[in-house]
Amino acid sequence: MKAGIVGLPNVGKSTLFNCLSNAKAQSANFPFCTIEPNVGVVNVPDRRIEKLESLVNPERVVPATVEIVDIAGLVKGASKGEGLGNQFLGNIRETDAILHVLRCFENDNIVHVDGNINPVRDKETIDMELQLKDLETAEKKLEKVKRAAKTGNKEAQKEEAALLKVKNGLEAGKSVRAIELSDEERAEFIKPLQFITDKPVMYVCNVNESDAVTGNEYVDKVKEAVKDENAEVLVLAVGTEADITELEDYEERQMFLQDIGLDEPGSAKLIRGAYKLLNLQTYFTAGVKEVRAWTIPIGATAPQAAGVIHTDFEKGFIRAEVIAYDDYVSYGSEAKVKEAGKMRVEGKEYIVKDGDVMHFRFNV
Ligand SMILES: Nc1nc2c(ncn2[C@@H]2O[C@H](COP(=O)(O)OP(=O)(O)OP(=O)(O)O)[C@@H](O)[C@H]2O)c(=O)[nH]1
Ligand SMILES: [Mg+2]
Repeated sequence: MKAGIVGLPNVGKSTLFNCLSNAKAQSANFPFCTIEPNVGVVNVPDRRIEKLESLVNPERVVPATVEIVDIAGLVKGASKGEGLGNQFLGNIRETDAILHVLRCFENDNIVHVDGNINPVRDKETIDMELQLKDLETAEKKLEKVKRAAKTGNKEAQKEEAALLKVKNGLEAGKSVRAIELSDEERAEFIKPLQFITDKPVMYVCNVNESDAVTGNEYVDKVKEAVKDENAEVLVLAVGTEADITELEDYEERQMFLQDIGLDEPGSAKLIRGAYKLLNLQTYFTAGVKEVRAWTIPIGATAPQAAGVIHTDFEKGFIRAEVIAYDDYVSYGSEAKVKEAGKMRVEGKEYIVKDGDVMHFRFNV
């Protein structure tokens, strides 16, 4: 599962990416400084895994991860090949969610490609480029489907109708996620085309340090502009967070954060937000060898969850032994949970809950 970072040049995308991942991307006060898409694998911060670690004392701990992709800034005309962003729109199409970075900080030393600070206008610029790119995709597909629809192919006619709705919506300045379509149309015809504006989005308002806790008037404008989108808006002092990640010492980082008024890095909130945006949740395995967080889609069944560890676990699934995370913590160990009769045995139909601690029984 991947999340892609988009935004105008010089808004702080690569700086954010660097905060999130260990792979240091180039970041500079120079538009188009990112010329290769950077992909980073980011640990999902989760206090529960730390808690399980302290209870089990395993040889190693493996947290959940998400992939983050950083691309060059998009400019007006990107969908038609303007700037460097266009060639990277393909990389964004392959992601599952979008982190849209908006510049909400003033700093005369950092060039804004459109002259002044206006995150709502910037958002519209980016949206429009993404919509134009999607329009191109829709039109190409429509071209093909039309021919089949003309010959009387019923399925093609349905597809044509769905694509026309998308085309009209995009032309009216809507994102695909906001266009009215039936569930069937979405699942059958729209999802496979991986429209960029169909992906869930989170807005990241990049502010100066002094606004990290309270936000500012730019952030308020962004919130007002997106209030009907049902999207999360996160306030983050990206530059400051980048400075904090430079600090080697954990205590020092905590002190720095407290000085600003934060109890944890905003980037931790962001990664968790991205995880949620991707519709993912975590279950744990907890043994003396390893305590590990596994990533599954919300709604996954026990065999599907087992399949994330190994396909044999799914094929040969017999049952799962499940301990709710809260029970694990309040009784303190697997043995005590069992003694108290709080361990459940679940079958093939069981829908895994976030935080379940699981053992799988299977044969191959
Ligand atoms: N004052 C301030 N400067 C920032 C902040 N975030 C980023 N910058 C600076 O802005 C400049 C551009 O940041 P980048 O992260 O390279 O921007 P980008 O969005 O990746 O830009 P492109 O790759 O060119 O599209 C750098 O000099 C950063 O140090 C911030 O929150 N506050
Ligand atoms: Mg960059």
